Amino acid sequence: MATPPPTMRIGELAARTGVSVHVLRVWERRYGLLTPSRSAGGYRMYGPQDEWRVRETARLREEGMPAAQAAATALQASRRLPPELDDLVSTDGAATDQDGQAGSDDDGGVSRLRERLLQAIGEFDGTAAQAILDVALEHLGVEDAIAKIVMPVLHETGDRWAAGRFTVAQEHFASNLIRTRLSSLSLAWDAGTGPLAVLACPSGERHDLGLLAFGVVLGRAGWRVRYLGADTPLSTLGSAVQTLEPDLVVLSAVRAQPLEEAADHLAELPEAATTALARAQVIVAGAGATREVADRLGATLLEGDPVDVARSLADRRRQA
Ligand code: B12
Repeated sequence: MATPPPTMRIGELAARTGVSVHVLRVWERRYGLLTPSRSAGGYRMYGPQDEWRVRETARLREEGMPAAQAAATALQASRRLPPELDDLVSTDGAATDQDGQAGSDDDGGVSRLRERLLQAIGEFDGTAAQAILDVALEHLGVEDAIAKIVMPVLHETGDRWAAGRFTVAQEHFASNLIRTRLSSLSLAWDAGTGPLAVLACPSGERHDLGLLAFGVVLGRAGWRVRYLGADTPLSTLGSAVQTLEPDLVVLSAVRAQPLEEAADHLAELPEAATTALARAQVIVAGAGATREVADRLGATLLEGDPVDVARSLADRRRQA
């Protein structure tokens, strides 16, 4: 398939990356970081690969790397980008299918992004995987990238592992890669003045990626997130809730047993912790959450994927 021509003028590239036109020109001239083609009108036109190299160079500069070295590192890394990266994105901000039509559903560009991400995971190629996540986040937005790319890829990784097509190493590689990326989206989630949420998985539960994704979306909707994460004993959750007095407490688990065990220990909590929990809205979620365990914990069961649930909670709160 032919690669579509680069379509950005330098001003647009500067606006998208936050790197000034002046600096972009210097990086192009001095380090050969950009490889524009000429439009019919003679303008230099830049593409997604140029954008990726600029973002990567800027990121390395922020980490303190000198400009020449950062540009050389980004250039070298970009040689390992998937060659069809340009084909996966359109100029109008959506992932595209093979005919260049915006792919808003599961067909076309979105499913090819998932496929390319799974391939990169299978090859232990972190650079390619992060580049694909860059494209997904940039063109679908954080919420849709999580719902349409990240979560389905985690599922498929599990299915491939269960079918013997992925090794445990590939599954671990995938979950660590995705964890790192979701964590990078969580850096500002406890800032602001919105309602406060405490997020945890019960003791014995290590699957926290759904919870992390939920927190990212809630944080972007203006909530303040305090993340306790995987394997949090009920007693320590209780004392955190006492200290923080949150509006919302979310307990999530993939398996039923950790939630059942948390419910078994509920009566052992000190009275002050029980009172603080009773003041908050408590939610149980994840594949292990049932109505029965929700009732035992005095909680509400929320079914659905992390993105939808976070969005609808935030909407409801806004309306209230
Ligand atoms: C990554 C992963 C791991 C990682 C977890 C890393 C991490 N930090 O999360 C590691 C390597 C630690 C791991 C370990 C294990 N895992 Co594992 N793991 C997975 C995998 C591949 C992805 C899990 C994931 O994040 N999925 C994404 C989430 C969001 O999808 P989901 O769980 O289906 O959730 C849906 C809803 O419930 C909801 N949701 C989920 N979380 C939340 C949270 C909130 C707040 C909300 C609102 C909604 C919500 O959204 C989803 C719908 O879109 C799955 C495969 C799979 N199919 O999911 C197996 C899987 C969950 N693991 C499994 C198993 C068996 C294990 C181990 C027991 C393996 C072992 N023998 O050691 C251990 C248990 C560890 C423990 N004590 O908890 C089984 C669970 C089967 C079961 N139900 O009992 C699965 C399904 C694999 C399989 N096909 O058999 N695992």
